[in-house]
Amino acid sequence: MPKTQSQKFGRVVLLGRPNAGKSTLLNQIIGQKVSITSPRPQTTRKNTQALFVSSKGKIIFSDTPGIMHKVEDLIGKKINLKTPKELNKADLLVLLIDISRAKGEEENRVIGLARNSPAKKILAYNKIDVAKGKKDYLSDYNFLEEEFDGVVAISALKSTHVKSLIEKIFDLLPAKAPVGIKKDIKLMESQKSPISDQSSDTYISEIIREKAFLVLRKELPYTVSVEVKEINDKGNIIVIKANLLTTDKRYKKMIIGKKASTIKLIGQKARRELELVSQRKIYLELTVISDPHWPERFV
Ligand SMILES: Nc1nc2c(ncn2[C@@H]2O[C@H](COP(=O)(O)OP(=O)(O)OP(=O)(O)O)[C@@H](O)[C@H]2O)c(=O)[nH]1
Ligand SMILES: [Mg+2]
Repeated sequence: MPKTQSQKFGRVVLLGRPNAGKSTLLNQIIGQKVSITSPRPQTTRKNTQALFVSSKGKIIFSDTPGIMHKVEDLIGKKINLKTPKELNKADLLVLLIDISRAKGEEENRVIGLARNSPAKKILAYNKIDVAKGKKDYLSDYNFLEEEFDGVVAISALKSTHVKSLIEKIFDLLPAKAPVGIKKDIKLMESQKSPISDQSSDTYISEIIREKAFLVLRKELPYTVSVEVKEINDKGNIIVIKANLLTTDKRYKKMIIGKKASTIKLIGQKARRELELVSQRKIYLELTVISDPHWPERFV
């Protein structure tokens, strides 16, 4: 790719309440699944960075967990601390608003965070596809527009106006590359995957967690977690063993399901996706464990 004088570099943080569509947007921008998505709150638990490269320049995008209001459990409390930390690194932030939902405390919290950040800011109204023909809450946020450097209306899911959001980001990034960014980009480019901060263990455990969220939906306590215990490449097949951790015996039964049907379905869906991504045959063994102490180990 020819390097031009006008190339820009920057760190862009995606911010928004749980379920706003941040991870969906990141996956659309990068063009592959780098962050799992689901209708459950705090599907994203850790800040996830991915590199976007175009003729206009290079951007490190950060997907952050949505901040929950009034969390009682340790996991939720730990997750809530991650987003403000990531925001400190932003040259620009994109505040994603789900216009299909009424504004509440969770929105107020992220608006507060955005206001306190010295970064450039874009207000992105998301889910314009669902709002079509129905009531939407877009006008509840109009008062914010003058505080922002740019405003867009998008559908992250359908990829509507995502390109114009990227254009706007490049327009607003500083002409001079921020300190240290080129070194960080080089490091990311030296990795095979566009995701900078995920090992294959993390990637696999995230895919399994996503399938657990999708299969169990509302029945599942959102604090379920996955730990990969073994990845063994046997040449003709990759053997993966992982534990699904839950805090309560009751939930364990629920995750296993009648005649182990639920855990089998989770395993089947995860294996299919892992096989598709790796183009390898996979044997996946899942064990459900009830361990009330795992939230203490979560970092
Ligand atoms: N209809 C519609 N659904 C969307 C859109 N963007 C995201 N979604 C859906 O909204 C749900 C939440 O999306 P995520 O990308 O996981 O949301 P998030 O902001 O990353 O959520 P947390 O990780 O929990 O903070 C998923 O079911 C997505 O498919 C959109 O533009 N239109
Ligand atoms: Mg997410």
